[in-house]
Amino acid sequence: MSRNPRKAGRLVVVSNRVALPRQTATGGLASAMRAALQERGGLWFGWSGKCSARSAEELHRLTDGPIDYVTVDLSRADHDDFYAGFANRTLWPLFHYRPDLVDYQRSHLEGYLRVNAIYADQLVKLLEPDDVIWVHDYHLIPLAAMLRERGVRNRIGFFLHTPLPAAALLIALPRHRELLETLASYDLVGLHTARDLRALEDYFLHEVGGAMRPGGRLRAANGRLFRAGVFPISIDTAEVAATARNATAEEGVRELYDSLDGRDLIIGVDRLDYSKGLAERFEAYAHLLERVPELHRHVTFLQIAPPSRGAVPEYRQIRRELERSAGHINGKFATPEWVPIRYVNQSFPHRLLAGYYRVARVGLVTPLRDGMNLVAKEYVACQDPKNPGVLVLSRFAGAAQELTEALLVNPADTAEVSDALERALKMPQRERIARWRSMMDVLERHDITAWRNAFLHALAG
Ligand code: GDG
Repeated sequence: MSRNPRKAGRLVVVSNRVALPRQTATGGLASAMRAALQERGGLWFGWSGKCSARSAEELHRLTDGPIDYVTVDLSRADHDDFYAGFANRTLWPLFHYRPDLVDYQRSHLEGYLRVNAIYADQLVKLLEPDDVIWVHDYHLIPLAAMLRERGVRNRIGFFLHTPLPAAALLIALPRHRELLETLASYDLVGLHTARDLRALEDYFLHEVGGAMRPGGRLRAANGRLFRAGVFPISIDTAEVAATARNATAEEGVRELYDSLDGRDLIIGVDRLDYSKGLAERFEAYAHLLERVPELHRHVTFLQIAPPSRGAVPEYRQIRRELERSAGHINGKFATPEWVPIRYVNQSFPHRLLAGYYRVARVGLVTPLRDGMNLVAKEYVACQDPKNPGVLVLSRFAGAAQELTEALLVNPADTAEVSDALERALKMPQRERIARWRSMMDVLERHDITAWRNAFLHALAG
């Protein structure tokens, strides 16, 4: 396969959030798409991240190296209904198996459809006939259908960065057909894992009367044919590994290392989100300290959790809960010279994070549900080959399908996570090297370029 399939057609990436040059990208989608566009170049279209009264009338344009960025502002009402409303209070919890947190409001769905129509109106003006369009994530499910209504005939692919839950959950969403059947307007729908693909097929075959056609194509009830496939997202493995090698000389990394004073470091890095299992993780760490007193003063847990989606009440709630929990654990176990949890609500430049990962003996990645989880992959890529750390990973992260040599756990099982932490901290070097090597092989073979090329190749086919 060539490194750049369909070099002729410009690549147009559409995602709600666009990671503009020199902005820290703290989300998985932003990190991945920046790496995917860097090499091939193209246009990246989406929301500017700003709300203004002028709304989407005006396009902001910026070119940086091979990437042209075009963004629009949203009105406050559009932002609240579409982004803070339907996308993040309805679809996000539903897709992460949290129907208890789903807050459905018709006005939010209408705002969601309205913003997708705004994006479609603006995007048609920018398109050229041989552009290949790649739409991302749950914010933009109906975009292709709206582009098709406006006469767009280009190839359009869609990638879902979250899990897709079982059909039994999807049908709980009011007007689910109206939304989900628009997926058939794409030429290709990409998902992270075989489980997500099964959910999609099951939904189309058994809930809405579609059919499977030869060549693996799905036929929607309205007769449209589209393909769906598994494309596990990845990282720029060589670049992340090189960043980590160089980061050990960084002042901030040295400061962290010195502050440990010989203690083993456990690290967690997550957007502050209830899907990431942080409350359960804190509890498992407390269980470890309770159960294995010999670890007291010999281990430190650093949890980095930059706040996200602060406009959504559930995110303010989880933040309060974690502050309480971290305070409680430190109050219970700390000594004058040792703080068991360092809980930091702040984001850090990638090169510092890479160095922190390398210093850490254990990477603790325990989401309750996660489409993929790039932190797990970054942690592995950042290790020192001669003395690598151990990844403790939730079975419910898409990454667990590939990183099978991690210590795999059910994040809700406090005792299991606590056992895995103890095992990771005590694991002999030989076993650590063997496990790391096998995971690193996967990441070297399957990096972000391979992911992008596999998707675009399938979309072109
Ligand atoms: C969604 C899906 C899927 C985090 N803190 C900082 C920081 N980060 C970076 C990490 C990583 C990214 O953000 C987080 O990616 P994840 O994949 O772990 O999680 P989501 O944000 O939920 O991403 C997920 C992903 O999309 C891609 O498809 O894997 O399942 O939920 O790259 O390093 N980056 C910097 N400072 C931080 O403090 N610079």
